[in-house]
Amino acid sequence: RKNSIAFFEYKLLEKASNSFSDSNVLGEGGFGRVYKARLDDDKHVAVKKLDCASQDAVREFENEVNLLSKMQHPNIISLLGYSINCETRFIVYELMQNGSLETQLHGPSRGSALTWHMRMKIALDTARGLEYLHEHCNPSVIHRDLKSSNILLNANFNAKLSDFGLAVTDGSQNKSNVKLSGTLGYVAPEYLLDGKLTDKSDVYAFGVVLLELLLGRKPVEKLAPAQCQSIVTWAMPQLTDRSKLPKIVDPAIKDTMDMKHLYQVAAVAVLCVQPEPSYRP
Ligand code: ACK
Repeated sequence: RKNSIAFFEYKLLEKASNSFSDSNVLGEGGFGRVYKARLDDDKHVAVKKLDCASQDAVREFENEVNLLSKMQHPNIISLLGYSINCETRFIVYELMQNGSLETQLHGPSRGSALTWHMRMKIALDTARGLEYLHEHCNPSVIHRDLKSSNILLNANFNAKLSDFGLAVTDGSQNKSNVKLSGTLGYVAPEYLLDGKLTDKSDVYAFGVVLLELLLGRKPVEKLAPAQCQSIVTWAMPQLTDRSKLPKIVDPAIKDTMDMKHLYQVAAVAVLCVQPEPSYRP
């Protein structure tokens, strides 16, 4: 499959470059915009365009292309090609006409389009995609940033996992040394607090997605600035000494609400260090 992936020449994408206008924006990713583009054969595709390539963006680009080019599964987004021209990099994917699960659940239509049956199917598709990463890829892959905005829906509302910029392969590196990455609300507590990364971290995030599908709410509602400030004031002194981190979450605390609260407090404090949706302290 790797050999069959077309290397999209810049010229080819240049022809489609009139597609890179505001009216064709599908959405905004961490490192660039995603556009709907039409290629020569009239095929519609999605193109992620990375303009100013920061080191992190280039690393995520290479990681995503490298991993996705080896994968083929109905519940994993198809990589159609990529292109590098000076500072501009493109990744070409199959077009997912119904956007992300996040937009479907929390966008203007507020989830009304998703029936119970569709939600069950999306949950099953997501589980199948994860099972493929964990059980059938060799070496196995941990996604590390599973969330509703990275679950995309095609015209038939089949769900596929996307955004493999932060994914890691088992054994490729010392996983505990990999920079802490993920998204507030989806990160497993043991990973956030102890840096313990396993495929179960994805399973935790999948649990959060299931709750989203069930309740129709985002995992973490936005906190008012005053609330955020008081939480951080409370949490910061406890977080400065990293050796105390595991003790903040006491294994004796079985109550999930308490666990969730403590974990969110820690996450908010970490986010303050670098206020990005995906944080890398
Ligand atoms: O929720 P959305 O409309 O769907 O906003 C996000 C945004 O780009 C950032 O990821 C959309 N997006 C990403 N990849 C694709 C794709 N292959 N097909 C359609 N939309 C996509 C996504």
